[in-house]
Amino acid sequence: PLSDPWWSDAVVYQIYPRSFCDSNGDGVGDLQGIISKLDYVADLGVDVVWLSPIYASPQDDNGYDIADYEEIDPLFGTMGDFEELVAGLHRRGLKLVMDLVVNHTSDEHAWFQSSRDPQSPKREWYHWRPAREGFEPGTPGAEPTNWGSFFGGSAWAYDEASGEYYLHLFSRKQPDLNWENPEVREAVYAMMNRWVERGVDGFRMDVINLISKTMPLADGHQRPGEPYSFEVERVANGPRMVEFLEEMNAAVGIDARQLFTVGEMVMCTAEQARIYTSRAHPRLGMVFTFEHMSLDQGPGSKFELKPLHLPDLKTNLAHWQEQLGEEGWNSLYFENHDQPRVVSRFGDDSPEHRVAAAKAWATVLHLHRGTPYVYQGQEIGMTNAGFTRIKQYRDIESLNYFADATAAGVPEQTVLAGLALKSRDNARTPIPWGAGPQGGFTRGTPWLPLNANADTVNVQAALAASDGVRAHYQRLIALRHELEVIQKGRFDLLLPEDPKLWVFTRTLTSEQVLVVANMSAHLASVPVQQLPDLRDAELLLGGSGADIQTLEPWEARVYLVR
Ligand code: ISL
Repeated sequence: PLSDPWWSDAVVYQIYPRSFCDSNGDGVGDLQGIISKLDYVADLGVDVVWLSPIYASPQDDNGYDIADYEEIDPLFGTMGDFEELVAGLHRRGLKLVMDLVVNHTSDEHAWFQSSRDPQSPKREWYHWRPAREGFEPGTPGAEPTNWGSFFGGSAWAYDEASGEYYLHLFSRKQPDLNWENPEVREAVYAMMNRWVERGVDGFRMDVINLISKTMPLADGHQRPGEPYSFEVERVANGPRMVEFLEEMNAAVGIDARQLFTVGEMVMCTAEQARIYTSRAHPRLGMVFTFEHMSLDQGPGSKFELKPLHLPDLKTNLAHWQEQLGEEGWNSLYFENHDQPRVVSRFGDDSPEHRVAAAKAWATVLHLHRGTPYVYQGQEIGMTNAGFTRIKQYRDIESLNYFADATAAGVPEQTVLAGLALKSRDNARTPIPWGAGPQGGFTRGTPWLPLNANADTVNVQAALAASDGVRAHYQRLIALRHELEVIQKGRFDLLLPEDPKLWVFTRTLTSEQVLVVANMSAHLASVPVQQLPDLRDAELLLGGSGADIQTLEPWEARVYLVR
């Protein structure tokens, strides 16, 4: 068998720089702010820090629209600050993973600026197409294909200067690079190599399974009543996906240098993920799936929700555990900068249950097999933003959705209710470091309002609570480092259909860990006869250790059964 990669016992902490800590009072978090909090991060016990984009950018999509891959955006600091950050992390034994956004650039990137000229050698670096046959360019219906953009409207923008359209699966300021062109791929690999030389230990690859599209770009199926097509097979997981990943792996020396990689993969199944993460081939370390994040989605847009049916989530994660068990590797996450806070979304953010619910969700996630991710603020049980007015939002996806939906006649209150549950800004509110003005995040005006509960849910309070959410994360992370069975043990789901209890075992030779969690705000009775014999078991985490027949609301226990 192949040897285990270094990240098989690692835990990752994601920093969203603009919301982490502001050192210069401009209201936006920055690199010096991060540097000032490195002891806090290291003290949590994590092994890796993943930084969301800090490159030069017009910030149309908060840095996921990059204008220069080689520069740090002045909003965040300088290359000198970056070097200081790398040194500070490495001195503490932490690795640094950078966001790699190469499905698209900003429209302000020099490559795209040059590409707008039809005679330019860079014309083929992006997807330029003439208007649909028989249509006047720039008129409704003239777009080259019927594809929709993830951020609303058509995925094609008309460029009057050349009379052609360019493809943008995200905002019109994020034109898609043409990965069919070998010059594009070489430029990206060279850029990645330069970041490795600057000291980074790996990459989180933004929407990486969109880089190979099915050529030629052509109309997809349109659901009745929908203005655009979102046919997965046309835009994602194209025929050259594996080839591109292997080429990148070789060109950047990803396996040779043991670089950490995680590919964000929209619309990717466990079966596909196994191919991408198979240890038998030099591709990716792991992927971020979206399947478990879509289980509370209704039939319409991502903002039209239905309640989560717990068995759906348990069995989905179990399926990924099984599919990627021996051959691939899983990432484990409930939160990031695009998703609402888990304690509000699936848990209970009332003052009565918030702490227990946040701990229960942490326990179940961290006891699965894979690499767990902690998103900044998750470790103190931060809740959703609680915004009630459109003026409070900044996220381009949220603002576009509000404009499109209200224009289509959806009542404003309905749209706002959807945003309150699902907007990406829910997880982007600034970190409250204490109870003072602006939570100590900034001495200026924060770019996004802080949560209304920042005076109670803040880092200072979390550090003081020996039985709080943060202390719980510390224990979970330490347990993973200590126990091989948590890193490598086989996963088995018990009671899959139980609507309240989440029960599973992890097994490595004679060692077994049992997790029993009540994922509800009510008492739950546990069918003890259906669990492993707990007579000689040691309680590792949670509960009083007494009677396990009845669990308190959101009580989660971890036993070591020998
Ligand atoms: O789910 C989504 C589509 O409705 C979005 O939240 C998100 O755009 C998608 O998950 C892909 O995310 C990544 O690429 C985007 C960027 O806006 C996100 O922040 C990033 O994580 C485009 O670069």
